[in-house]
Amino acid sequence: MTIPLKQMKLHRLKMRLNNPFTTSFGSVQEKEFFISEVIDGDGNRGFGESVAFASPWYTEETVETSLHVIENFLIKILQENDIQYPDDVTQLFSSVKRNNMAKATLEGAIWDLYAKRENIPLSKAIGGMKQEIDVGISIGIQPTIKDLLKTIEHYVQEGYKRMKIKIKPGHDVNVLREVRKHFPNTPIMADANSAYTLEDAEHLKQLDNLGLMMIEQPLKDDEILDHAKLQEELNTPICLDESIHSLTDAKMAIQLGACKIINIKIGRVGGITEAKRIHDYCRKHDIPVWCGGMLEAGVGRAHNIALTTLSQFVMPGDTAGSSHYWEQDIIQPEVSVKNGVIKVPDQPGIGYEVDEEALKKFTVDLKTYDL
Ligand code: OSB
Ligand code: MG
Repeated sequence: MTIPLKQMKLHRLKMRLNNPFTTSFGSVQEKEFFISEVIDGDGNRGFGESVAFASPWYTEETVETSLHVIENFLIKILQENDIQYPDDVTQLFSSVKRNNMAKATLEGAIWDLYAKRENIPLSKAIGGMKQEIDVGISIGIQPTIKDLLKTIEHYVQEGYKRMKIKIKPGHDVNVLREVRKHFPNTPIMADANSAYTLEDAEHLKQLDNLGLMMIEQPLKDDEILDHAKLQEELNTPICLDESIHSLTDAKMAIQLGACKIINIKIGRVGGITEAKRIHDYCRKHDIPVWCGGMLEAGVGRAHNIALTTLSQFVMPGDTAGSSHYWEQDIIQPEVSVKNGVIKVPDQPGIGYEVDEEALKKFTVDLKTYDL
């Protein structure tokens, strides 16, 4: 049966992170993004969230390119076509090249709407079975090693299941050695956000005796071949993040031996349907996956939680609790983490209510499109 899509609203929000988040590329604290709200003829509402940042440091997309592609191309596709099932959206959007974060913004809202119409949680709608999920935390680059050790201690106390430490040239082996010395048994991994080249292989080999779970995205996103060469040199498993935009990328990376683990992010791969396909392929090929984060507000966070209930998400993800990021989130209840575990909501759709007051408070612009 066709989903009777009636209207799409695009709420543009501006929120400020509790703390600046620093990676090998630089720092983010102000975050502008969109909450998409799709409304059907029966009064149901589905929500999505965009994850592109203001500047193209992570992938090529930005807040403005997302808006451009949504307004001028994706909305038109929804206006001109019938949707029976959320997977149809991925198929229809494939006529627009890449721009995955823009696509995922709308696709996520349609998945939520679909699950609400079926009166089932989004996790169930996509085939997830878990009632709770394990989570870790991603710690940005800190001003000093002392600050970093203090921060790690704090999150170990809170029960997070693994610590992800951001690294960059000049701030890597030295830092991780110190961390390992103070936390001999804590599950630790490193994320380089593409900061190295294959010429750094000898240097990166020094990570091998630190017992890291993995090193995430050491090289540039399109250097899949070089990642395969680096993985041959390293015992530490490589996990790819920025390199994986699609199932096709995942197949190539796995078959070339460029990684042993994949970080799946809904926005980076163009939506939940593609994320699920990558998950299914990894399951078949025995590649562990985990769910990455993009410093999301509550709606995006809820989508990540639902995705993580799929069975091959066997490693803790980056989906920390709302209060780690925001003084006030835009959902009720907020996402809370106890002993490194999030309870998966059992309400229909994303399972959290959008807090209308909070949504209004952070909204800087609102656009409405008839579908
Ligand atoms: O590389 O995983 C990344 C945040 C923004 C962009 C890229 C990354 C990250 C994180 C933090 O590591 C994830 C989160 O806590 O949401
Ligand atoms: Mg990463």
